[in-house]
Amino acid sequence: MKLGIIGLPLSGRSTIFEALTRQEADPASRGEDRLGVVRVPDERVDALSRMFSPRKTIYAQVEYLLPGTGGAKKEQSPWQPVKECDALIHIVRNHGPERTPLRDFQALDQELILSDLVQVEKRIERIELDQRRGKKLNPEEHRLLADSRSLLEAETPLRRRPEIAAAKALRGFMLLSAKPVLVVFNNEESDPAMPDTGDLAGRERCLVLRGRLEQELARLSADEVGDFMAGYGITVSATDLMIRLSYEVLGLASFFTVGSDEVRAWTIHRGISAVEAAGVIHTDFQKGFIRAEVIAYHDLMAAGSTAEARRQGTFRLEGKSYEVKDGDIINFRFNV
Ligand SMILES: Nc1nc2c(ncn2[C@@H]2O[C@H](COP(=O)(O)OP(=O)(O)OP(=O)(O)O)[C@@H](O)[C@H]2O)c(=O)[nH]1
Ligand SMILES: [Mg+2]
Repeated sequence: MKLGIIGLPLSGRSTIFEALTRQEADPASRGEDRLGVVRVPDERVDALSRMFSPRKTIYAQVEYLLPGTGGAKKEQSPWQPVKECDALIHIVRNHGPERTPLRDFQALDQELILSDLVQVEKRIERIELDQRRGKKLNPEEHRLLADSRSLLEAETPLRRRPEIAAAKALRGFMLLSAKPVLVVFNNEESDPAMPDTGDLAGRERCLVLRGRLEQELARLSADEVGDFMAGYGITVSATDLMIRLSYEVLGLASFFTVGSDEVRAWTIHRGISAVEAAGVIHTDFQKGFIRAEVIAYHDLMAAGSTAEARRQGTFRLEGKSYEVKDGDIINFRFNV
């Protein structure tokens, strides 16, 4: 799952990308797309790892893409790299002498909408032309495109309408305004406050982050971090929070497998069934699925050990169609 970082020039995209991925600027690859794989911090995985002392502990991951300024691939649309992402991180400048965060957010959001509108109109023209030439039109696609056009003409991003944002017939267009967004206000070091942006926070998922401060934090060694955070009066890294919110924006959840060999977080789309979750681990688990032995994270922690949880009867046997919950600890039983 990949999140594309967008923002107006000088909003702080590079700074935040480097804080997130702990990468340093690389002058050799200037202008090229940058990709960073980031571990999703999860205190449940930490706690499970303490409980089982496994040989390996594996966290969930997300990927961030910072599009380059072009160069090599001049003929392609500058949006192409982010079109292939599952969600967007929209960085909004809220530092420097003159700050207009709401206006900045809207300006770039309008660009997404305009890019979609151009694409949707082209497609509508194309299929109407085909129809006049006798080709059968897909009424479902045509209706969805026409609805999208009306929304976009009214300057409404398509993500506002889940039935359009999720429509299979539109998926191939990879429309930008249909992608889920996390809005990140990039504040001055001295300013932890959410800027006043009217009712934006009611419509979009928003987060405040101090990019430069987070970048410094990312460069420190583990034993320097505590003092630095205390100095700024912060208790959690905003970067960690941003990664967790990225996971939410993507509609993802984690289930866990545990044992002395490995404690591992597995990434799933929220709402999938036990048999689908089994397939995330291995197709054999899915094909030969018998039952899932499930316990909620909090029940296991309350019991203190799997043996005690079994005694208390908090382990459940679930069938194929059980809807996996975030934080479930699962042991799959299967035939090969
Ligand atoms: N005060 C302050 N300045 C910041 C912060 N984040 C970025 N800047 C400054 O803003 C400028 C732009 O930051 P970048 O991270 O390069 O932003 P960008 O969006 O990648 O910019 P371009 O790629 O050059 O368009 C730089 O001078 C940064 O030092 C921040 O959190 N606080
Ligand atoms: Mg940059």
